Amino acid sequence: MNNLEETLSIIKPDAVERNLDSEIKEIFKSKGFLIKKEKKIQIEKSEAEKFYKVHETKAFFDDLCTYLSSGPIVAMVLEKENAVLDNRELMGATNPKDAAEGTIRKKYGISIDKNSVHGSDSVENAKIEIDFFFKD
Ligand code: IDP
Ligand code: MG
Repeated sequence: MNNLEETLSIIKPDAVERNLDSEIKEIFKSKGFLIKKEKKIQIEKSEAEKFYKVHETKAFFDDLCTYLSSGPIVAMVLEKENAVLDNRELMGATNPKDAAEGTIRKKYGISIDKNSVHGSDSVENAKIEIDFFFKD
């Protein structure tokens, strides 16, 4: 049985700023993810607030939205069997300090806020997040 899924991945400003986007895309490809769509954009803070609405009550919300809108990002639709969970595993823990060896956040993350990548946390949220960036 195959369980082909799509998930939304974002290469965050800290990684794009260090020109790590090609390298990170190669990692996704080498792990079997197909990059079905991608675009490099810079979003407005108001759009970041919409994207991260689930975190609006958190103390770090304002900094988070300022950060995501602070520079170019690469938004991608990744496709693979079990893409959502496999991407979360490949990304590693939210705080790079806690991320396992071999994960993207372990390798490139600078801090809990500058943790280089975003990935959808469920199939349902993946659909919402993909629409957010790619619905035209
Ligand atoms: P995730 O990106 O691993 O799914 P979430 O809990 O959904 O983690 O948080 C979204 C983003 O908010 C994280 O990637 C990180 O950049 C930031 N963040 C999460 N917790 C904190 C915190 O305690 N301080 C500062 N930033 C945080
Ligand atoms: Mg999350």
